[in-house]
Amino acid sequence: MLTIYNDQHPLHHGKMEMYRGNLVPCVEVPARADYVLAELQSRKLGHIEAPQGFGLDAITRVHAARYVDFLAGAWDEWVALDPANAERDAIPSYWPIRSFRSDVLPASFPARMGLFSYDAGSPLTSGTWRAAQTGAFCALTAVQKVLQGERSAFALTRPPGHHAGADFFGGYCFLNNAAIAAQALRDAGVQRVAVLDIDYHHGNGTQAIFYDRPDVFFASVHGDPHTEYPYYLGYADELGQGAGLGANLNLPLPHGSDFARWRAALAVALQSIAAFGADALVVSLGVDTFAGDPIAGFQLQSADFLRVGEDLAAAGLPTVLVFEGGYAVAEVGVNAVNVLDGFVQRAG
Ligand code: OKP
Ligand code: ZN
Repeated sequence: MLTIYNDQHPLHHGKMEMYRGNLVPCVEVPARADYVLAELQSRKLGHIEAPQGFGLDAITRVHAARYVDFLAGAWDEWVALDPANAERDAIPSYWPIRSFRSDVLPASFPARMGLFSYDAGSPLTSGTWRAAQTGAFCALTAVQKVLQGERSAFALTRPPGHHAGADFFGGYCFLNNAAIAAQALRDAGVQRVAVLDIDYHHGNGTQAIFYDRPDVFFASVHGDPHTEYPYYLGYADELGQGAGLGANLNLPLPHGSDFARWRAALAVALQSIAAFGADALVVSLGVDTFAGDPIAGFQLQSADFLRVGEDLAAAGLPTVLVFEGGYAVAEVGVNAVNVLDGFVQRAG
């Protein structure tokens, strides 16, 4: 498997996230990607390449221009508020929920930060934009490689992306790498693209971006949002809207679900993708479905991830895999690379 690695990822390094009234150490840490890279290298699983450069246009195909402008300038604005902020991450504290306006862009930076976010668990740091932008370029490079005939390519990047919407960050995500990849495939002439999200958490950002679109199918297997983050999206009755009706499939499973139950849901998602008639597949590859994950609740074992890769390859589609969650840091490399290994073995 060809891997496109974001060597700028450590520039995004949040210190603390707000959790139930306390600032606690961030769980989305640079070591996560380091472990995946080390595992790829020790198992010699294909080549590792750097991303190509791109303009911002491939990003603004998915994200609102005013949001991209905000992200690109956010750190400088944060430090301009108070020079002492250079030592503190930026975390929002106000949000314009129902009855507030979102058309007016406040001059206040903290107010704008709230407009463009939905939780207090996703600190913005000095290198967040650089890391996220380079991550999007990894996803775009992986797309280029697959368009050039690679059977599959893996974008190894962090921060993750699937919670980021067209104009908001949250859930540790700033740019939606999987959505950017799917849109780039469409823009290159691929008629029907499927995004399959197998992270523990529902990919609310990806779903929202494509919700009214018939050309991009979104399918997700995830923890039931009645009890699991992101709580406000990811229910089974969300089927898409307008021209996109029927092009969205959510398969929520209860906290505690084991691999047999999870794999049966994956089979349903893959059958739906085949019925949709997808020409290419983008996988939001979170491995926080692992039994040892500190913030999730499924029971997959490390060896199960080999079977996951095999099941993905059996779809027989050109496939771009994008790294998302997985917070059992010492095991995240083995788990993610097991998926890639299983994929390659099955794909041949
Ligand atoms: C990102 B991804 C944990 C609270 C939950 C948000 C979880 C975001 C997960 N202390 N914080 O892996 O889908
Ligand atoms: Zn997750």
